[in-house]
Amino acid sequence: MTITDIEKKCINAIRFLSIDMVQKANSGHPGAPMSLAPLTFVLWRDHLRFNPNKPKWTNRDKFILSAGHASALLYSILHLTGYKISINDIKNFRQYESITPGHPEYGLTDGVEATTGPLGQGFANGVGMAIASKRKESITGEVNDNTIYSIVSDGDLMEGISSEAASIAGTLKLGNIIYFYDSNNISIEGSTDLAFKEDVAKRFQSYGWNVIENVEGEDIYKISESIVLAKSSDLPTLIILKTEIGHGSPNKSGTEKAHGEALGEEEVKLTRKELNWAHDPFDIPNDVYKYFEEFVNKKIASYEKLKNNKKIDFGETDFSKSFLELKSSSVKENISTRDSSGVILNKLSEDSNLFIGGSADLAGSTKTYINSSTSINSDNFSGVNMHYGVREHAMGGISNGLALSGFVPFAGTFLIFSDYMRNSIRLSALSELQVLYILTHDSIGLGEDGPTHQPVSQLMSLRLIPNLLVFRPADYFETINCFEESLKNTKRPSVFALTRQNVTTMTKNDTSESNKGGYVLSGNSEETQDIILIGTGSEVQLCIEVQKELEKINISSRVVSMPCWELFEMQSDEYKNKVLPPEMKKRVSVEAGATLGWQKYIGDNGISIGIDEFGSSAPGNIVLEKKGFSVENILNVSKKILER
Ligand SMILES: Cc1ncc(C[n+]2csc(CCOP(=O)(O)OP(=O)(O)O)c2C)c(N)n1
Ligand SMILES: [Mg+2]
Repeated sequence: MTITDIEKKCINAIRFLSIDMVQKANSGHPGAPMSLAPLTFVLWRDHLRFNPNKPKWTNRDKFILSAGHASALLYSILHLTGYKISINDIKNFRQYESITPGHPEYGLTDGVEATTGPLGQGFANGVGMAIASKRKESITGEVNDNTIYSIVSDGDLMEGISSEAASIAGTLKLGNIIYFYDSNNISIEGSTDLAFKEDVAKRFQSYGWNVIENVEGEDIYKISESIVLAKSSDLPTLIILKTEIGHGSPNKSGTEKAHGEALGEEEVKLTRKELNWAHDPFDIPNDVYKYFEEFVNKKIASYEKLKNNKKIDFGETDFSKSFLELKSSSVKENISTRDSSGVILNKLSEDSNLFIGGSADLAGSTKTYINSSTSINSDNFSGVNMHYGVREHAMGGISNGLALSGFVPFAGTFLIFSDYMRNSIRLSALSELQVLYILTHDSIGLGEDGPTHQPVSQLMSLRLIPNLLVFRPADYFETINCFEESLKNTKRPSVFALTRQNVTTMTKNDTSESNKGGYVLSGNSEETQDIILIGTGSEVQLCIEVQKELEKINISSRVVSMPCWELFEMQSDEYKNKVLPPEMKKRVSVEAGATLGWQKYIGDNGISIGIDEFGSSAPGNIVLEKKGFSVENILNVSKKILER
């Protein structure tokens, strides 16, 4: 079949909207949109199930632009297919407070299914969405035949996260995935031959994918045929599109010059001539709009037929009863906070089907296995237990995809390895996704595994990420309270930094105010004391011991437990000043992690007991003691402050 004039025009409309918005902003990435316009046109017209008026429709197909730098392409097609993106929004590309930012941002623009730009993340998000679809199918007992589409670029496939996620997708036989690889042999520094010579087809075949090769990027009929073929496969499909970056630009096509900057006025003119597009910038001919409108109307009509398909029912989402039961259950006097977290996660997952998750091959250590359920595998998605394998980064990206599909995912690994998935954690926060990161072995207290496994900087560095709640509970009840607060914050991800070692249960089920992020655990908050000891996590019990010793020498103190800085910051000044009265200037912070940042709470007269060097391999109690986390040392530091 040969392409018709109106099809050509529609494709050029996508191309030139992209070219012109980049040119107007004098910033952005024209090359990929120019070569992917044909794919986008035919995908939206003939395959994608959507309704621009109902962008959140449960049964829609999803499209993720993993190569987020090609955002102009997405905004162009969303505009032309009637989503809430006006021509003015297109003209405002990359401008302050526009809904067309440099890279697609979830929640800001209708039709943007995921925040992308950090290459590889979108790839993993789609795997999460595909798992979510299968899981929803098993919950509702109804066929969920939606497809997860994505465009992935050379850069996406170079990033390790895509290898990790692809391997999981192959293992789980996620046949509801169809990804298009924009194989243009170009990345920023030039030819991909400089750094990327592997046989991508073979690579994906070995992951267990269905691979369709050598599809010409300009041939909409061939593209369409390959999508039909992909849909009939039980495996995830990678369609390898042979494309020319910047297609149509006489002097820049096929080169890295088309990648990341405006083509330039002169080159835009030449491209108009080359592609036979006589229209002014942002002037889209009526027959093009009309053509789009006609096929979109058909999609809207089919939505009317399908809209009543059963939606997922997430069962219980008010967890107050679960938490009440947890708080009234009998408690051990000594229990690690990772074990407490395991008890809580198990209870919540029994009471609701909202949760799904697992760990990066550390279920036993992170206590993230849900005993009442089964493991997810390629034949069965009725369980909640995901086995991510040793793939932290994909676990983070997949968790974001699960959260984007309405689940509350949990993801477990050691706190030290949070660095491996840091960018995904950051994107959970930026995209306002409720993901629970269960990060155990939270300090040098983990002991013998030594400095390679002992987090020092991670806890504080996670506190730097905006919109992320970082919890470090002191004991069983604080852990419950922290989970309860975390679940109330449906637009914020949470990190739970949890101990490997047992800690004393000090707080009570009904008195803990840990839901305020920081509170006076011991000492009268109506009175003034000589000194404040501020602790988090496993160090709070030490503060309590020190308080007893101080009492013996007639020094009064209060112990402030501060399991969550971010929640504490959200309290009123009155409350904060009651917990940390400005006149009580003698303060010691005790946390087995980097001290940078504690100055905020201890002030000029305080001292932080922390660890600003790597740990060492020895039994946990010895390492803690050697690094200053002993009653004796804290006592001495306290006395020193009082002598000042
Ligand atoms: C994790 C990450 N590293 C680096 C970048 C910066 N960057 C943007 S696009 C790109 C590579 C461009 O090559 P490709 O993905 O093939 O896109 P194309 O030029 O073909 O459009 C890079 C390195 C990024 N966005 N994300
Ligand atoms: Mg490329």
